[in-house]
Amino acid sequence: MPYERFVLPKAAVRAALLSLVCLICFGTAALHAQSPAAAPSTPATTVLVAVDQRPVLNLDGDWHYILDPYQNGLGGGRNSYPSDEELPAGSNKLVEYSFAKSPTIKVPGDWNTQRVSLMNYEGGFWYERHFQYQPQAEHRTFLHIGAANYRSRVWVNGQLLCAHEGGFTAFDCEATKAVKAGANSVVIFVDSTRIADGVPTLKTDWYNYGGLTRDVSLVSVPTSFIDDFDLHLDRATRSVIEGYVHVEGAQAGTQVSVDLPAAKLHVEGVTDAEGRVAISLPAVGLTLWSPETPKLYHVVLKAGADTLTDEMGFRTIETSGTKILLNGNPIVLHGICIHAEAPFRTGRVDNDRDVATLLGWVKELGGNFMRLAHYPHDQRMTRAADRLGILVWSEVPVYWAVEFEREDVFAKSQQQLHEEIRRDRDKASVVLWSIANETPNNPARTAFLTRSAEFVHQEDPTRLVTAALLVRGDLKTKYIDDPLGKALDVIGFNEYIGWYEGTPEAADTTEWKIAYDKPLITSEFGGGAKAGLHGAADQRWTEEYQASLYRHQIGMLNKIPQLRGETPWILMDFRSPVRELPGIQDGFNRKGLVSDQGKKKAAFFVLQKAYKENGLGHAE
Ligand code: GCB
Repeated sequence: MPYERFVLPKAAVRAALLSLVCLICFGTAALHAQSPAAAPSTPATTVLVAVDQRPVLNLDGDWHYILDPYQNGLGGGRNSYPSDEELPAGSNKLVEYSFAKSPTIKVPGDWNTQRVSLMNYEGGFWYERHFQYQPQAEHRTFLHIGAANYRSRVWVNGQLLCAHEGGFTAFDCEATKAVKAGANSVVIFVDSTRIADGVPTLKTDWYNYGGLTRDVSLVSVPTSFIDDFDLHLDRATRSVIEGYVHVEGAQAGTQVSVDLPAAKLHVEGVTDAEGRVAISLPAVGLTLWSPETPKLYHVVLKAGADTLTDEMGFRTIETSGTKILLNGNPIVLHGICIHAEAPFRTGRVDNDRDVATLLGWVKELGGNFMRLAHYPHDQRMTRAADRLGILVWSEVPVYWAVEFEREDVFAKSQQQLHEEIRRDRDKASVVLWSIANETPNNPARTAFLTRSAEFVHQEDPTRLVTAALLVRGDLKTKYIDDPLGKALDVIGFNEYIGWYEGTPEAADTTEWKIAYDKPLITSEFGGGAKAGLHGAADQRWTEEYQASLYRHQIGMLNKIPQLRGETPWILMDFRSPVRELPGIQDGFNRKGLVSDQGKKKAAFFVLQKAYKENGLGHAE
């Protein structure tokens, strides 16, 4: 959909005011200070890598909740929900809330699909639960939150631990000083209100599911522990594992080792003053990770008293001219876009069954690639992609017209990129970091996203940077020449010939002019169909129309010599408040190849045939 329909008014005055504040640092008090839901001195969040591989105290399950549209509980005094509830028996103080008497809701899970009355709720929402805990000596404790949409604040035993903004990335708040032996309480305030200066901004073509949408757990680690590492195969020889291990709180000279027992590989080193040790481990003869051989190695990292294990694949990804090379070999990426929308029940994907269903369809389609639109998905998706051999395009929700003029919005996008990369840099499946989708071509946007691309290259020089660009021109000639292309390694482009413009047949004669000698991926094309609605191929919303559109698209795209892959829009129908056509859409974007109830449409089989016969896109 063209972004023009959704361009927001510019907030130049506010931007000027806010740019006075330092907001470049991730997760800092300065960043959180901008949020009305955050106190100015809120402690910072961090991201611990591979938390899903550590033993944790899982806090999923039933949490008490209080709906708080007026944000009353943030008010202080008797209405300060996190601190005030537990009064001594016999106290006569007036308190107007009680978590214990409030209903419960499941975590992980968006609140919208758990109660009919909450379906359209956007706003403040309090979660509370108790847990038993036994802090270990010489250990630190972190509360890990897989995702909280969109802004959140976290208290343990009434003590504010951290605040976070961004609905799709994981974060950790240190709870060492707040936890105690025995009974503890955790309170989390989540505010799903959409904000103009958010990432994303006010309008999106997806449902704003609110809440603690991913796992919550408590992680205990030694006082100094591995909080970050990067291990990857070197591009030049593909026979050395390079990277680093970072040990938080380490004295210089802390002993670190990395082992791959199955490959009999071992390396040791000591940390520098920053707690970092560079790794270079000769690794001849590894089975390289690829869609055909998604080999994962058990990796054991040790640093002082801490041991962290992971399951990792090793491969290289790079471009050469217009080619994409996986392990040095040209590859064509047969993919599909996916929202984190749960099959059969809607709501957010938050369990292994949802992931298995979605990725089962990708495999059935003959896919070796997927675009996780338009934000980082649950870690289960990228773990499963690693195991199944599905390459991944991972994206942050810099979607349509975010407020590109604002430095604080840039800082938010950068924070999300940082959190996304930190969580998923151990996944061989992830090959592309996407910095944006369908953004307006103007100088502020180009400057913002060029900086994003530079930032991603710095944070992760081992992967490729992309974005889904808009194209210009008419049905006769289309141009891919957005100036942002200069900053990208791989050019993604979205086009909707046959749906938002022209007929499916118009694609037969469209010519493509491409300004870049870089690999191209069609990051979106498609059209809507209501599953089970049949008719003529020129009748919109029928399965026949959608199938015909796919056939013409495949014919057109195949004529682009540098087309290295595609991710049509989209695997499954998904809820969207901007899709209201009664009897057809009923609140769903119907461009899925599969309905929200799991029914495959005719176009699924058109694409499947192209993929299984390797008939779409060119490896070289
Ligand atoms: C787009 C957007 C995607 C929409 C899709 C549509 O270009 O990137 O988020 O859902 O079009 O269906 O219009």
